[in-house]
Amino acid sequence: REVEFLQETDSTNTEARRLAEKGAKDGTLVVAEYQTAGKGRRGRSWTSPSGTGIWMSLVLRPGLEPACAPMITLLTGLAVSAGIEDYCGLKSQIKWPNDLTLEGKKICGILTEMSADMEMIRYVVVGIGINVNIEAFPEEIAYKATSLYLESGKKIKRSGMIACIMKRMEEYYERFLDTADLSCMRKEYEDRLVNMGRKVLVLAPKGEYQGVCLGINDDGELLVEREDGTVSRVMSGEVSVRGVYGYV
Ligand code: BT5
Repeated sequence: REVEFLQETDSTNTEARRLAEKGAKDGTLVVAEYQTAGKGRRGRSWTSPSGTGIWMSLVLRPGLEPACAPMITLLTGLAVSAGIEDYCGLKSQIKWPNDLTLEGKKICGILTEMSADMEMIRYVVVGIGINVNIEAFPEEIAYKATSLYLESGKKIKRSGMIACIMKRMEEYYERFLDTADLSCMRKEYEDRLVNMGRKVLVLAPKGEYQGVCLGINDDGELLVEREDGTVSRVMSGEVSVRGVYGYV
């Protein structure tokens, strides 16, 4: 696959979108040492210090309908968690839909952006930010962010980790394309799902509610059992899910 390495960029997602608009092939990867304007979801920012993290974005052209795009975020979380484990043995968990955690703190965030018409995705850009060798975080996020180094005490070579993650990404993405859903990886996903069986707080535009997380369905929606026994299907998008007592 094609890999574009940049010493510095505004955001690898923005750069990958620029390349996609110019016709970049399916599977093109943009990796940067430093992002001056790393992006989170809904206009939030992503702290991306130089030389200590993995900041990268993948251009995908799945040829599916736009409703399939949120599932790509989920399979990416699974691939990154598995790839990290393959490379250094650390077993991170998935906080639905787009975070990876270690000991209840965030080590990775995923940002999926899409360009589509009504029937078909033109391209998807999946941005992956991993806190690898970061030694300290700014005060505003220190209580909920951590790095692989802070959790393991070991500095990790990033290029090898990227290769392991991309190998897993290819595997899960190809499986996903076969069925256009997550049926064949649901079990693996739930094995890593930190929310599983826990009380969660769902912050939806129409109001918030609590329930117990039962897992996901084949379309990647989170299943939440409410106090009256009904099960709500939570789509990613405008909804946030938190632990009742904190971030997880
Ligand atoms: C995300 O958003 O978690 C998606 C992050 C995606 C980052 C990658 S890096 C490569 C690619 N290029 C980009 O420009 N972006 C992608 P969200 O769920 O909205 O979380 C953002 C929130 O996480 C912020 O508001 C902070 O509270 C917190 N945060 C910021 N930087 C962080 C970091 N390095 N580690 C942990 N938490 C962080």
